[in-house]
Amino acid sequence: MFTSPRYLLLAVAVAGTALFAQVASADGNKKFPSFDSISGGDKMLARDEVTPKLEKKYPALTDLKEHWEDADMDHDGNINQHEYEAFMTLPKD
Ligand SMILES: [Ca+2]
Repeated sequence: MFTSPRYLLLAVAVAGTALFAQVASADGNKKFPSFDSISGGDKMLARDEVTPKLEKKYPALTDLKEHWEDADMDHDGNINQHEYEAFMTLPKD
């Protein structure tokens, strides 16, 4: 029987801890900038827009430049948000 207030408090505390851990790990895994922040609000990202300064800050962008043709799924030469996020969230080994 888990009807006492003490058990209820415990359940709330456990749920709160789990939620906090989730938020913390989502932040910790963010190794690449948002699409908008590097495209300057444009719908498309050109290779030249990924500057060495950005690459230094986010090494994942170097990977993107090295595999630009792979990331550019529709082969229009630019990366859109969908292509960007698909590439950046690929599991890397
Ligand atoms: Ca494209």
